[in-house]
Amino acid sequence: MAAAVGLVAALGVGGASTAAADQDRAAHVGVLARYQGGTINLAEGWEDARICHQRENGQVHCYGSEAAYRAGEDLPPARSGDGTLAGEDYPQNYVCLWDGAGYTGPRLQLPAVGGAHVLSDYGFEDRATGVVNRSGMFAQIVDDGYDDFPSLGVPPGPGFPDLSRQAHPHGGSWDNRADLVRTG
Ligand SMILES: [Ca+2]
Ligand SMILES: [Ca+2]
Repeated sequence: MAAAVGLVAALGVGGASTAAADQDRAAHVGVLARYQGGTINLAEGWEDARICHQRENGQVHCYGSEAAYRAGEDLPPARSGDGTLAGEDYPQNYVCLWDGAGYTGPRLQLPAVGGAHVLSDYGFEDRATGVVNRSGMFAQIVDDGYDDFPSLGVPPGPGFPDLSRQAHPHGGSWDNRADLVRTG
């Protein structure tokens, strides 16, 4: 918790925020991200960010549009638009999650570094409807709502554009069920 407070201080949370708000941020476990010149705690919400990208050094930067993301990360323009992006438009060595079907809606990009990402820290638990694994590693999404931690393998490749089509072992589908992303 002290590290999170220090990071908030180091990043200089905007002048409009109150001491109470800072206290509130510090009370939550969450990933802090840069967004529009300020800092947001993804566990508390994304504001109107559309893409949150965790760099391989661990820093998270959020963007309001595909164009802003590409400019901010020094990437060439995308070949096509939201929902129809070519596979090579997604970063290599990443697992990408989408809130919407057909690779649309808010998108979270996590580096495949081996180990687990806890999606609640990113404000993305029970939200993923699409997933792509652009790493050379095997990836899984995991539902921690059950004692046996059911998982769905996401091999490298085209991924799942609509998790409502993937049956969940405890009934229903994988749509809006993932709580962890594991790679390794
Ligand atoms: Ca969703
Ligand atoms: Ca879940």
